[in-house]
Amino acid sequence: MYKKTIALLLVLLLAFSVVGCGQREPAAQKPAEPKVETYTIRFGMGAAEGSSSHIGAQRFKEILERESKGRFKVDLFPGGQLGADLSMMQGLQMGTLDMTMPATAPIANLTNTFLVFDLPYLVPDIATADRILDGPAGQALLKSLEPVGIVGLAFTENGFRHLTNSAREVKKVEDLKGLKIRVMQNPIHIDVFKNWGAIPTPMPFGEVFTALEQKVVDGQENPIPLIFTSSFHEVNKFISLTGHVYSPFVIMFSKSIFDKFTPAEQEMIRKAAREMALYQREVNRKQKNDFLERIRQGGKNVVTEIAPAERQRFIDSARAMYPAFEAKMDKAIFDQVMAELRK
Ligand code: TK8
Repeated sequence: MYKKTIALLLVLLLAFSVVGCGQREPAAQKPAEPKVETYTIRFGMGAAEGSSSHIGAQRFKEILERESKGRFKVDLFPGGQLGADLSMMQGLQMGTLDMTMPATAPIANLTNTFLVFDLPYLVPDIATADRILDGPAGQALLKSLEPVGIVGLAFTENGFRHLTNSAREVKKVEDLKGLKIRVMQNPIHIDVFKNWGAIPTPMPFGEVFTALEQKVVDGQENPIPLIFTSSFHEVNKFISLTGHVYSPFVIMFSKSIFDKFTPAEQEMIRKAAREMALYQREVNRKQKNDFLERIRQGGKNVVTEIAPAERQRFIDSARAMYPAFEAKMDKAIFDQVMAELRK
């Protein structure tokens, strides 16, 4: 009997020790990481898929999603899916859209500070463009958007604008006479083409291809990367390398939304935009050369280099218009840009 009691006690002791192990106090739980609330940034643009703008925006998305560790997600809407430049900028002002990236010309509908970039033949080359955009004048221009409810983050590149049309080769100013040319919604672009004898037709970018295809207008003007990625060369046989305006793009954020983020989050967005800007300009400059070569190789277009003497006549006639345009400008910013140009 005694032996049985001992054996029973041993069995019970063994059972409790096993069960006890199974019910070891749970290890102290690590405090759970605070759950990050993800904000989705909607980024609309007029330029098509595959454009340097869209490729640059993909880099912005990659950088910001990685650096913010889930705080920000970026959805891209190229090809005017969310509307025209002007309506997207109004979306930023109302806080119904987070980001867009228009050319500077339509900004004239919100403020006059960017008009300086619409002066034909003002910016002589890419190096000067970068110096202005990345210097104090560029910062003053970006800051000038805040009173109209927009945070200007950085400048990307649309590029030197060239003329395309379906009617005839344009070698000199007089060849523009009577041509219906789509221009951006901007008073200087309208006046310049009128002074050159054309019939300027202001129109949002998203309507241009159809208007060219249906011959509602004879031609339009844009940098080579936009002409190619929007297929304008397929409906406009004649391409004249006028290079009449250097056109930047502006990466913009809705101020009412941007102001809700922490300073650290705002700096993350600014840094990603600055990195996007430098990358997009690089892509755009490569696209310009590659696409012009593909157009020439395609053999379907007449590509006209403007002879130096005729180019000088385009320049002289445009510069004669400057005094009338200066009156429309923001004087402080105009003087800042002109000072940069004289360096
Ligand atoms: C794209 C436009 C375009 C501009 C134009 O959204 O409207 O011709 O050059 O790049 O901003």
